[in-house]
Amino acid sequence: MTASIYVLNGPNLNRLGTREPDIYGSTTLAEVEALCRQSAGDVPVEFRQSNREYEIVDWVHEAIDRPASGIIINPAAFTFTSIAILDALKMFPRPIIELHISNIHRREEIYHHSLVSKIATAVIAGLGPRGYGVAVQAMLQLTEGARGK
Ligand code: CA2
Repeated sequence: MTASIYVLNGPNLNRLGTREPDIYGSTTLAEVEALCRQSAGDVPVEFRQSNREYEIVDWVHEAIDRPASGIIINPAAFTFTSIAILDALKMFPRPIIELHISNIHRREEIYHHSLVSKIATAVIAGLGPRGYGVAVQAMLQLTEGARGK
């Protein structure tokens, strides 16, 4: 069976498309999920969102145990605060793409220091919701060998 790509989303992203469209666009999280599945083609996608840090940690453990072929993660505010998510991601031995809808480096200082970037294979930021499709395409390329192509 083909290994899944995990797409994990952190706090408040369930409200995507409802507020601050100038920063985050007007696409909903359900539409982002559809975009990810379309970009992945036949490769299965586990698309999740939580406002709870422990749940994201548990999903990273699940991705390690299954095993998933790669993790795309938008940790949202946990990007800057969560050593628990960082420690869990450090245990994942395959590609990790950190994703942000906005360009965090153009924003206020509090959004500049990602804990996750230090261990991510790649970082995508500032492409809007379309960044998810780009991240899935990049993940397919990064994991091509592992899927036997
Ligand atoms: O740009 C991103 O994807 C962020 O990860 C979003 C986080 C922010 O803390 C990061 O610095 C960058 C915030 C997510 C807030 O989600 C919203 C959803 C709908 C409307 C407004 C905010």
